[in-house]
Amino acid sequence: MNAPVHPIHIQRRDAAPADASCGHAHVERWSVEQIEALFDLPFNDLILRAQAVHREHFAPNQVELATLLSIKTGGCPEDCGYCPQSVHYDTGVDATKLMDVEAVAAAARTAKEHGATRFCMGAAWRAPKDRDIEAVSAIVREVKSLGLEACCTLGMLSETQAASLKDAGLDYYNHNLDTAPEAYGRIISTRDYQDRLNTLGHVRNAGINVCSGGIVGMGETRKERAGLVAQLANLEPYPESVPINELVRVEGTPLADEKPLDPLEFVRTIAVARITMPLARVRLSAGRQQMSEAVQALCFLAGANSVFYGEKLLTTGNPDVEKDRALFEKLGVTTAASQHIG
Ligand code: SAM
Ligand code: DTB
Ligand code: SF4
Repeated sequence: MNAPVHPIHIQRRDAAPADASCGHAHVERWSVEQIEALFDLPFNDLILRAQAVHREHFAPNQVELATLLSIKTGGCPEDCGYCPQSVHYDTGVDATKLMDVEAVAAAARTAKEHGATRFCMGAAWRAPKDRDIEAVSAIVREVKSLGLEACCTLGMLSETQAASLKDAGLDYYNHNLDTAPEAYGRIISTRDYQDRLNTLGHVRNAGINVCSGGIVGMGETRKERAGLVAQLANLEPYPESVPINELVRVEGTPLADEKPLDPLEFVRTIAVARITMPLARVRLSAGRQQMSEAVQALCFLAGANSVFYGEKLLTTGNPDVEKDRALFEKLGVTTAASQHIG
């Protein structure tokens, strides 16, 4: 291993105890500079290292399939500069009410039939009201009864709301840090970084698995990408699930004309997430529809082992199920649900 990217040692849950007598696990923490040094490695060295970490902890050819459903679309009061669901931007997305339990269950059943093992439900709220949490809890119970893992992303949560969702059986809560702290103010003005960290704390304390990642391709620098990964990797413990989204540039949003990120820089971001969060599911999330198969294959090589599966993300498109199956078949990728997709 290269000297500049050696982590400093602190406590984390996934390392063997260095000193059994004190009962503490001495583990790694990553500085932004160390993560930048990873980003700066020659591409082949970076990918080889990420692949080695990946093989230590996961079946090398297995990818998790998670299907997304927008259970409450549009009309959101926040001003996230990337988001088609904000009321601040004219994107043609109509606001809807929360879907009813039966409609969500029907979509979850279809997702399961297609091979998904996780069902993720998104709502365009700044923060749900307590009565929304009651309604979503009923939905979560139904999804769980189908034998699927349930994930929700509903905005900011209070401690008691997180506890209610845990009671309903929620497995994961998605709340993204989105970008580095220093870049955050350029993208969102209606809530701050600490609000996001607080919600992640409430989710963690409730005993729900944390799903948190970000978006790249929003005009950030490499140092800022490293800053995002550092924030995630230094959470104690780091998230169980880390979605890396490539910005989907939506007409009407402030980021509609952002210059696309170099695809190899996206692959590097996946690799760096894998190396710094060895036990996390790293999800190759939004942006796959715009991505070539070759770049997706490189993302899997770099340690991505989860994707969103199904024709739609929340409001934008995702590759067709048939197209994904053909890609997995070509790559010899298997999923948790079926041994070999074909
Ligand atoms: N309203 C909730 C919130 O923001 O926490 C949940 C839904 S929100 C749409 C979930 C995540 O989707 C955002 O945090 C962001 O990371 C991602 N997202 C939204 N629009 C996107 C876009 N155009 N491209 C890539 N990712 C996007
Ligand atoms: C995440 O990190 N990406 C997903 C999910 N979590 C909720 C959302 C992607 C949204 C892409 C834009 C859209 O379809 O509206
Ligand atoms: Fe609202 Fe979430 Fe979109 Fe931000 S990302 S505008 S909070 S739906």
